[in-house]
Amino acid sequence: MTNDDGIRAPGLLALKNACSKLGKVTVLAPARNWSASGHVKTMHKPLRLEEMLLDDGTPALSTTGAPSDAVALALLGAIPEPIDLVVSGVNEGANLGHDVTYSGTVTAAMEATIFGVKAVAVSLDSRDCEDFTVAAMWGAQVARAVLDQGLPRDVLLNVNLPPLPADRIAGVQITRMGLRIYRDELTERVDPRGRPYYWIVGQEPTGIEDEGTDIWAVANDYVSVTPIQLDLTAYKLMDCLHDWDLADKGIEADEGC
Ligand SMILES: [Mn+2]
Repeated sequence: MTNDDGIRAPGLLALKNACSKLGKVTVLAPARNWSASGHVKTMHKPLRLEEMLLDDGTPALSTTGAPSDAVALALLGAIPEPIDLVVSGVNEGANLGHDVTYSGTVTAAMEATIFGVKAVAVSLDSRDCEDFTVAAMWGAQVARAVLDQGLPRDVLLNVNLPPLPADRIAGVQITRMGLRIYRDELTERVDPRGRPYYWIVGQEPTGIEDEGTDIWAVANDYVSVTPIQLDLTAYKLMDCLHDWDLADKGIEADEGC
């Protein structure tokens, strides 16, 4: 199990407790918050691992690396036991639509998929939630199903939940990725040496609530389960690209290149 909010994240502890009902859980997570770090492979500096205790006294491993590094470390041998399933979460904040490309939570699960290991990402659509037990219970439920049913190679499950008590959740929907609407703005300031610097900040993203999408499901009080595949090929465009005549556009290589 890992969590991109860091090894002290309450969502990790809740999910670990829920998944303990499925088998042995080993935690390896980043030492700090890596939210929106995307899919990272640390190549130019060493990675450290440190044994520590979670808040309930459970032994765990923390790393200086990113969430996806944590998964790679575990699957390359830092955790010697065989790993049946990687569960990432519960993240504080939804990972809907295009969020999955930014998400440390989902990309940690993607790393497991690249290794051929089954993976589930679990995220709660709240930035100020203190109770992750309902999301953790649903996450464990999906994890058990994945252990029972298996997953095709190249596919992981992205689970998102509304921040509701168990009895107000409308059920579960199998969904497709929706379209996020980001509302980022560029804020320019000046540092003490007179040079400009920038923040990319704005309001929380919204999204198009098309029925059948992850965005629609969570907005309508459902647990959303989206199967995601790492093959990003736009198959429908391949035939069309054959007609582009790409080898004959009249651009020649410069001398010496
Ligand atoms: Mn996060």
